[in-house]
Amino acid sequence: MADFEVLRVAMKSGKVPDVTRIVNEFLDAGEKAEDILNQGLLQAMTEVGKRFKANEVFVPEVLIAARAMKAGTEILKPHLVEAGVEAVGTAIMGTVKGDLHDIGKNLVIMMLEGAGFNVIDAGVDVSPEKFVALAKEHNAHIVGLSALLTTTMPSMKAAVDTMRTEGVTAKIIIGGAPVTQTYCDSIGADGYSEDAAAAAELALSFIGS
Ligand code: B1M
Repeated sequence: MADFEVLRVAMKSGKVPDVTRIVNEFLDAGEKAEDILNQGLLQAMTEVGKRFKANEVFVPEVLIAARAMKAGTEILKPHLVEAGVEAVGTAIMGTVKGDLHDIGKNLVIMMLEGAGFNVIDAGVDVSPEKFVALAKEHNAHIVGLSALLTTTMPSMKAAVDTMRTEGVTAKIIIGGAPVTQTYCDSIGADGYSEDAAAAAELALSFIGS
């Protein structure tokens, strides 16, 4: 079995060439992309987050780790997403206004694509009006909202309220580290999921697949 600690160390120190090489070596050795993601990249990012919270590392270190994580997930993407599947529906996915975290959003996009959705990436810091415009323009079945900060959770409520008022018919699903089912119920979103894989299952359940 692969030594995921080697990958975690490279990612935590932001060594993009090392992360790229190790991820490719693991894939060549037959390791599952999901295991490389969960036991390598995601665990490393969780450790970085804990150290960030404890003031042991600061924004620059978090950013270089995030950049290394992005390099690793880009390599894993084709292995996590089954290509050539006819779209089961259209989803808009974005991080809400005021929030710049995009790693979780990008993972949700990968999983939705893997489940067969055509996904429009709305990006980060997305206003309620932009969600409305994209949902209408693409006749979306699903709108996914991500928030990583307690301070941007109210932007989720604003997005849900604006979409309802403007007559968006898509099912609205939400997630992100501080988000809970209770919060989802309180703002009237259609569904909450804890992780990217569960978000894709939830989206599929809404379109009856
Ligand atoms: Co930020 N940050 N950050 N940060 N950052 C957190 C979130 C924090 C918890 C760190 C901490 O204190 N421990 C903390 C938030 C505290 C709080 O509000 N409770 C925090 C803070 C405070 C900040 C700043 C305010 C710091 C500052 O400037 N003083 C600032 C805010 C900037 C802004 O957004 N306006 C900031 C900045 C940054 C960086 C730019 C340095 C960088 C982001 C880089 C990037 O995204 N490109 C960053 C990072 C990397 C983190 C941590 C370390 C890691 C986040 C991450 O990518 N995790 C994070 C600590 C942590 O979470 N451990 C932290 C990996 C990712 C895969 O997980 O996004 O949770 P996550 O996604 C998960 C699930 O949540 C779920 O699926 C994914 C897993 O499968 N999910 C969904 C996500 N969206 C979903 C949507 C769904 C369903 C599931 O349905 C639609």
